[in-house]
Parts: sequence; C-alpha cells; structure tokens
Amino acid sequence: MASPKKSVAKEAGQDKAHRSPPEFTREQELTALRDMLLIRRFEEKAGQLYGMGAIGGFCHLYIGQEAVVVGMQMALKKGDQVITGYRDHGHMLACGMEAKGVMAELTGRHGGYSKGKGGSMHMFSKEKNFYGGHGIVGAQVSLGTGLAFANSYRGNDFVSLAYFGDGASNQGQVYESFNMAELWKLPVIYVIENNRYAMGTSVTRSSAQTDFSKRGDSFNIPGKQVDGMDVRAVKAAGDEAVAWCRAGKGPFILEMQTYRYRGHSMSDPAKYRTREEVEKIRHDQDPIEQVRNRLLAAKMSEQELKAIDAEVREIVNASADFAQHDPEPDASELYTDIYR
Ligand SMILES: Cc1ncc(C[n+]2csc(CCOP(=O)(O)OP(=O)(O)O)c2C)c(N)n1
Ligand SMILES: [Mg+2]
Repeated sequence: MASPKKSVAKEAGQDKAHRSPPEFTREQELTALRDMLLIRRFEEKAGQLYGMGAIGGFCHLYIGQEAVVVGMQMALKKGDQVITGYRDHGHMLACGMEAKGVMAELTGRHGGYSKGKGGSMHMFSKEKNFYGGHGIVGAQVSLGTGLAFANSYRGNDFVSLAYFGDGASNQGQVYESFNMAELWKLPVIYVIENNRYAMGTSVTRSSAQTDFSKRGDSFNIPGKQVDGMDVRAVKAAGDEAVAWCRAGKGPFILEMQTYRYRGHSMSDPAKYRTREEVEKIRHDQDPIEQVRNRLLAAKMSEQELKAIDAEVREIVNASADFAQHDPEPDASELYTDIYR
C-alpha cells in the first residue's frame, strides 16, 4: 500500500526530472524578456551607483536569478502576496513597484519607498502586495506563513509566496513554519532560491540534504526541483503550485536551481568560486539570453530586441537620475514611522 506521503507527492507531480517546459506565446516571451531586462539593468545601475558612493550600507544584487521572480510573478494573480529576504530589488520590480522609488530608497532619498529610511533591505508596498525586504535570514518564512494564515482566516483565495535562500533553508523557524502550514493547510508557496552559496559557503559544505525539494517530506509538503534559469519552467512550476494552494491543499515547496553572478554583497571578494564557474553558467544558461535566442529563432530582429533594451535602459536611467537629485528626508523624519 502506498504511504500517504507518496500519494501526496505523486498527486503534486513531485519529481526530479527536468522535462522540457511548455512553450511560451510570443507575448509571454516579450513580457518575460522585458521584466528580466528591467531587473538586470536596474541591478547593474545600482552596482555602478554603489561604486560611485551614491549608495551606502548593504546591497545584495540579484543578477543571474531574474527568471525566478519573473516566472513566478507570471503565475500569480492580483492580490497574491510576496515576501523575501535582503536580495530583494528584483522581487519589488517584478511585483510592479516603480524603479524610481526603489532606486531612491537605495540612495536614501525622500522619494524612496521607505522615505529613504529603510535602504536596500527594507522596502514595502502594500499597494503591490510586497511585504519586504528582511535582513534577518529566514524571518520572512514565518511572516509569509502568517500572510497565508490571514488569507485562510479571511476565506479569500489568495496565495502568499515566501522566497528564501539555500542558506536560510537550514534555519529552525523554517521548519516550525512548515509544520503549521501543512497542519492548517495554509496557501503558501515556499520558493527556495538555491543559488548554490550562502555568502561564501557552498551548499555542499553547509547542507546535509542538498535536494531542497525534499525539505518538506517529514511534514507531507510536496516539493519540486525546477530549472530556475528557464523562465518557462519557473512559470509552469508556479502554475502547478498556485493551483495546489488555491484548491485548499496546503503549502507547496519549489526549489529553484539558480545562480548569482555577482558577489553575496558589494563587499564580497568571491574567493570561494572560480571565475570559470561563473562564466560557464553565464554562457550556457543565462535566463535573458535564453529568451533572446528563442525570439531570434522565431524571426524577431536584433533591432526590435535592442529597442526593448533601450526602453528599459531609459526607465533605469531616469530612476538613477531621480535617485541622485531627490532630496534626503528631513531631519524631523527621524521620529516618524518608528515604534516608541
Ligand atoms: C539570522 C541571521 N543569521 C546570519 C545572517 C548573516 N547572513 C546574511 S546573508 C547570509 C547567507 C544567506 O544565504 P542564502 O539563504 O543562501 O541566500 P542568498 O544570499 O544566497 O540569496 C547570512 C549568513 C543574518 N543576516 N541573519
Ligand atoms: Mg544562497
């Protein structure tokens, strides 16, 4: 007789095989390309501004991982919520937050999403259902579970997405959340962004179980490993997980196999991996190049693709301009938006 765990896993399509994902329509390819390019160009610009001293404090870039948030966002509907850690600019842009407000927060200006008082790791938008931005590794997992509890309590059919890293997956509160989420059948998708490193520590040096899709096994939470560099695979897995949650079946785990090209933060000497490793993944699997190549094969011209890039660069340049000229918050703002 099959164990209940196995039947849940089978019903949820839990497997390790990377089958070819369903094709995108041309419109979907263009949406994915534009949204991923916006994140890539935004992050490149943020890196430049950091180098110029216009951004201070912590800053963690998302370059290389763009397909994860863009593919997942394509599987959501308005009202679904997103929460993540500190590598968060891509998530905000994917949720529809404005580049201007995000960049101005990075430079500590009044027009930033937290009036210049939060910085890179602490931005929110209730309007766009983005709940941060958290510097404490793993904290967003229990908060994201709480968002799902609220949806369940209110009886709506919204789903919350809690993104976290391979390193965060080893935190204790993650498993307390898993237990409650399955026990109460909460509509939460745990999106584990396995980019192979937690700061300078590789997954194999830090994790006893490196198949993160299995991390919910003892709670009967189904999981799936996904090619997180292919936006179509991400969207397909997102659709499946969202359908599972909306049907009231409880949480779902998606392990996104991805890679970050830049250092952990701006001050990372990256001595723990070779330049060749990064170059090989960039060359063979880059999520943006994959879409570009498919569009070129479908007879889209280089000029048309360049026009999309130019349009995106314009948005990013305007955001950088705003972020350097907008005033800093007034000193009186020191005493607002705080608990006292
Ligand atoms: C509770 C806690 N412990 C340690 C840290 C320091 N720290 C910041 S990021 C990080 C690594 C997390 O790696 P991962 O979850 O893989 O996410 P990634 O940076 O790869 O996106 C650590 C240990 C922290 N911010 N909070
Ligand atoms: Mg990591």
